Amino acid sequence: MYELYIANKNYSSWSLRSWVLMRELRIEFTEHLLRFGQTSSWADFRRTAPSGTVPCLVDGDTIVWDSLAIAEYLAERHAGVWPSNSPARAWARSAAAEMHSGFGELRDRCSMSCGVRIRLNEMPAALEGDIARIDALWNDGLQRFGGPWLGGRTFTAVDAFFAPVAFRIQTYALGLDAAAADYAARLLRLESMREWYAAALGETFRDAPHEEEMLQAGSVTEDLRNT
Ligand SMILES: N[C@@H](CCC(=O)N[C@@H](CS)C(=O)NCC(=O)O)C(=O)O
Repeated sequence: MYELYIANKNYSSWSLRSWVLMRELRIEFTEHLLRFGQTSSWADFRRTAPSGTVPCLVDGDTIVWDSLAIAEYLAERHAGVWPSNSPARAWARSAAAEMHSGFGELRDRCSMSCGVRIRLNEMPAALEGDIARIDALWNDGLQRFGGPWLGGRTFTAVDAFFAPVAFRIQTYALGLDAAAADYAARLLRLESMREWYAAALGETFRDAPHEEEMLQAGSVTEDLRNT
């Protein structure tokens, strides 16, 4: 049985990628949730995970400590992690890698906080650029491979890599064109995404650094989380 280490569902966008991929592919795992700020559990975890970051997949003696590496490790063992046709697979791997190493302004300014709604203070050109690139990339995948997922008919790792973007769009009311907005709504309707969202709303713990980051970007118009 795989063991997957993740952090708070409200905030941890990297954790969501591996978690939603495994849930959608029906790959069974035991979940270990580390709470941001709870030093003792992170100290224990760091004895196992060399980078000290989540997600981290433990499979017996094998430790895989990065979301992209986890996708590739699972792809060696399970069908359906990447699209089956080669051009779609190449596209999906490129787009997932672009998400993994790019979209800095979107990631920094619009940090994931599933249960909160925020009015941004400003819309800098760099953020507009990241949103335009999301629009272009999603439209390209959907048109090229026929949808409803980015690599074609089935949900694959590239969709998992963009799953946190759907929550960011909802939190910060980011405007996308119609096809991209439909795709984001499709992600949010997935059973696994609804389950993650419900758990995020149920978290009563607040992590000060994440809350501060969010308040620097804008003002809270709604907080749907349990208190
Ligand atoms: N590139 C890594 C990023 C992982 C990452 O930054 N995870 C954050 C949580 S979302 C984390 O573990 N932060 C805790 C820390 O850095 O101490 C991946 O793809 O898995």
